[in-house]
Amino acid sequence: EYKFWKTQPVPRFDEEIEKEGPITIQTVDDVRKEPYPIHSSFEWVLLDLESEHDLDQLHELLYDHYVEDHDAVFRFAYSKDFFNWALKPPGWKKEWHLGVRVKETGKLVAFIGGVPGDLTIRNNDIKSVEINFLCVHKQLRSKRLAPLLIKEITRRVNLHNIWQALYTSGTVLPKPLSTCRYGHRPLNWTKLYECGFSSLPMGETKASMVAKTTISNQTKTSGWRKMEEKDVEDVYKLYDAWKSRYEITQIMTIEDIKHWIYGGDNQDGKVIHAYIVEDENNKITDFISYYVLPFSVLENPKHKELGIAYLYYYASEAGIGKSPNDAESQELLKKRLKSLVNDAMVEAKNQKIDVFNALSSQDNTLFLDDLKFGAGDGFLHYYLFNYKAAHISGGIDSKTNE
Ligand code: YNC
Ligand code: MG
Repeated sequence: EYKFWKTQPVPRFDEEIEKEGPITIQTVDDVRKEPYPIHSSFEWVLLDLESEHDLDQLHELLYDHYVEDHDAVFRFAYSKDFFNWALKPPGWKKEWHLGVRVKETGKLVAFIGGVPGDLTIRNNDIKSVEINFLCVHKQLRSKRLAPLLIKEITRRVNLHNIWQALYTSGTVLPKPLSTCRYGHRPLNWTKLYECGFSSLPMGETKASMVAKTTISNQTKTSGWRKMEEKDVEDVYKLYDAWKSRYEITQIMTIEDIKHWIYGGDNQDGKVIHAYIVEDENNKITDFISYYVLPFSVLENPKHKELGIAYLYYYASEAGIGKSPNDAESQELLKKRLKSLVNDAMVEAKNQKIDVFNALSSQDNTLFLDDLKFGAGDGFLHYYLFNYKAAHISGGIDSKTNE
C-alpha cells in the first residue's frame, strides 16, 4: 500500500496537521548530483519543446497514453499549442521537461513535466513548481517507472533550491490538500448526447433538454470585450487584489499574467481565452478566462472530437476587499459572477465549444447551480509535495469554512 509514497515527504492519511510548513528541510549540497539509474534499454532525455521533432514525440505519447475516462470513451486531446502554453510559462526550464526514451529506437515512452509556479499558502510565500503530464506508455505500466520519474524530477527541481510542488490528480494519494468536483454545463446537448457524454434524464425528452440548455449567442454584461495585450497590467492588479479571498493561490507576476491569462507573445486564440469588463471611465473592473482542451471521442461513428472549455482564473471588483462571510457582498458578487460566466459561455458557444467545465473551486459554488452546471462524476485532488497544510474544503482556492 503506497510503497513509494510512504517514502516521500507528504502527510499520511491519518495525520492531524498542527503546524503548517515544510516536512523536510535540505540544502542543494544534500542533493544527488547524478541522474537516478534507469534500466539499460532506456535513457533519460530532456525534451526540447522548441523543436518540432520533440514536440511531435510528446504529442504522440500523450495523445495515445494519457488520461482516459473510466470506460475509455474519451481521451484528452492535447495539442502542440496547448503544450506551448502549459509547459513554457515565464521561467520555464528544459531540464524540467523530462522524458524516457528507448535507447535503440529513440521512441519516447514516458514523460513528466514541471514549470515554475510560486504559491501563497495562508500568507506564506513558497517557491515551488507545478508538476503535470506524468505519463507512461501503456505497454510499460506497473513497472515502477512512475516513482522513478517522480524522484528524478524532484532531484532536478531540488538542484534549483526549490523544495515544494503542487500537483493534481484524479488518483487518491496521501494526502489530498483539497478535493474538487467537476461541473459540466452543456452548450451543445445533442452532440454530447450522441457522444455518450450526457445521458437523457428521467422524465425529459431530447427536445426538452435542448430547450433547457440553449443559451443566447449575445453577451449581456455591459463593457464586455476580449482582453487585449494593453490590459495585461490592469488584469494583473485586479488578480493581485482579488486573490486574498483564498487560502492558497498562485503568485503571478505581470509576465505570468501575460502568459497564463492573455496567452503570451504567440497568442493564437486556440488555447486560452480572456475577456474583461470596462466601465464608463475605461477602468477594468472584471476579467474572466477559460482554456480549451478537447476530448478525442474514441470509436464513435459520428463524432471525432468534443470541444471542451475549462473555467480558469477570474476576478471582480465586486469581491475585492470583501469578506466571503459578508452575506450582502456575496449576493452582489454572485450576481456579477453569474453574468461573467454566462458571457464566457456565450463566447465559448460561438467558438463551437460543446461543454463548459468548472471545478467547485474559487467562488464557483456561487453560480454553478443557477447557471445549470450538472455535477460530474469526476473529482480532482490537489496535493502539495513536502509541505503540510490544513485541509481546504470545496476547492484549492476556497475559503469556505469546514
Ligand atoms: C499519479 N497520478 O500510487 P505507490 S496526474 C502520483 N500521481 O505508487 P508504476 C501516482 N503518483 O502507491 P504506472 C499517480 N498514479 O506504490 C500512480 N502513482 O506508492 C503512483 N496513466 O508506479 C502509484 N497521468 O510506474 C504507485 O505505475 C506508483 O505504470 C506506481 O504509472 C502511473 O500528471 C502513470 O493518469 C500515472 O500514464 C504514469 O498509469 C500511468 O501505472 C499513466 O508502477 C495515464 O505510482 C496518465 C495519467 C497522471 C496525471 C499528473 C500529476 C503527477 C504528480 C506526480 C507527483 C509529483 C510530486 C512532486 C515532484 C516535484 C517535487 C519538488 C520539489
Ligand atoms: Mg511503470
